[in-house]
Amino acid sequence: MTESGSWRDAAFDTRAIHAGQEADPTTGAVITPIYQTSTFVQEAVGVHKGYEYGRTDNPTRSALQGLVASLEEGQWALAYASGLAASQNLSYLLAPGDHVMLSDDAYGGTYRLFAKIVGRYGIEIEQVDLTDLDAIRAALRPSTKFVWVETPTNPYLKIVDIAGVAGVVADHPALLVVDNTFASPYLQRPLTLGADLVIHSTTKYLGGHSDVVGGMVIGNDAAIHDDLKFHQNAAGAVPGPFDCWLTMRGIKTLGVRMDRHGSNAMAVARFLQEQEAVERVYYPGLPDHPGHEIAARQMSGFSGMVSFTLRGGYEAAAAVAASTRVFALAESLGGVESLIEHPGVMTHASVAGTKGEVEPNLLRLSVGIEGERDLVDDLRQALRAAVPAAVAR
Ligand code: P1T
Repeated sequence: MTESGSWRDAAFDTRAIHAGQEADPTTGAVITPIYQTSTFVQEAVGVHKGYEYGRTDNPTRSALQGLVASLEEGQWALAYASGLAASQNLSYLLAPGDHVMLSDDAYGGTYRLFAKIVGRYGIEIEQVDLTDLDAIRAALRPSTKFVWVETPTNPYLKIVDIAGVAGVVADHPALLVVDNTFASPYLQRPLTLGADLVIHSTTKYLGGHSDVVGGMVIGNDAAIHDDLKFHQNAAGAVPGPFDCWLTMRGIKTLGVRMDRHGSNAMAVARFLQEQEAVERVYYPGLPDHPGHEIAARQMSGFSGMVSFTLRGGYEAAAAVAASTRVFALAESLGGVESLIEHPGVMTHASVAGTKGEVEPNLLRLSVGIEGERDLVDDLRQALRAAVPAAVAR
């Protein structure tokens, strides 16, 4: 504990290790235990220690929620079984007739949830280029309930000006929701820039080791908390205690991991930019990225995601994805190990035929924390092995 008697004023890296995680009151265990129990004994009917039933609350989950609320500088956080379960819970704030503005570049599963499920209940979903504040102004309606930002976006790594969007919706009842999955709270804290709610797939950088699926919503408004808490319990997509514990364990090293993800990604982006076979590189850390200046202002680093297109179309992209040895061909991101994927066929198949459709020659990298030279060498050998043949075809 710091001099002030709480972790509130401590540095981010200190809070990542301590916030929400006091030594266990019964045993003194330094690490929050995995309270692997579905129910809690009551002294008398309705007399208990704050925990009744495992869907409603669990002490390991409470610790994770306290930790993430502290890192995002919010008043509260709620944990869910996946990032999409968190998004689904937010969708319970909507009613028929409401309008949702979603980024025209967003995780395919988020689009699928809203367009193909939430949309069934009389809610209108519109894909808008949220990097364009005038486009947001033009699309706002009295019925707009959410402006749902991702930044950096998935998979094109566009940068949305969070404070700018907050200014546009300031006099409007719409809630500004920011999916902070690609940045993590180490690099960007949207609530401090005017967002109403932050959402995470904790499966990614927060968990950090590709061994757990989870989600989180963070905010300041007490009434929204109570509404979401009711739905978290009533609808039930909660994380198990072991998953919460794994996520907390991952978060302890978030800062050091993000620093390395960022430096490795910068090296990879610079390497790709010089390659003949590469058509275009998308990385907000590159000075010629259209969102670079905003990213430099609202983030303290550029994170570990890099996308690029290849000359040679789909065949070249598929061949490169099949030729890497260090970068594993897999969906997801944010783990210590590097991954490569083809968004058009894999993570973003659901946006085919919409405004958010991705190019067939696009590949996305989640740059891990391995040795920088091994990552660059792996991409070099994959480009050499795959592209000449595919381009010649
Ligand atoms: O996978 P899940 O924990 O349910 O989280 C969904 C989600 C939400 N928001 C963003 C920005 C995401 O990237 C994701 C999941 N994305 C992938 C699995 C992926 O490979 O892009």
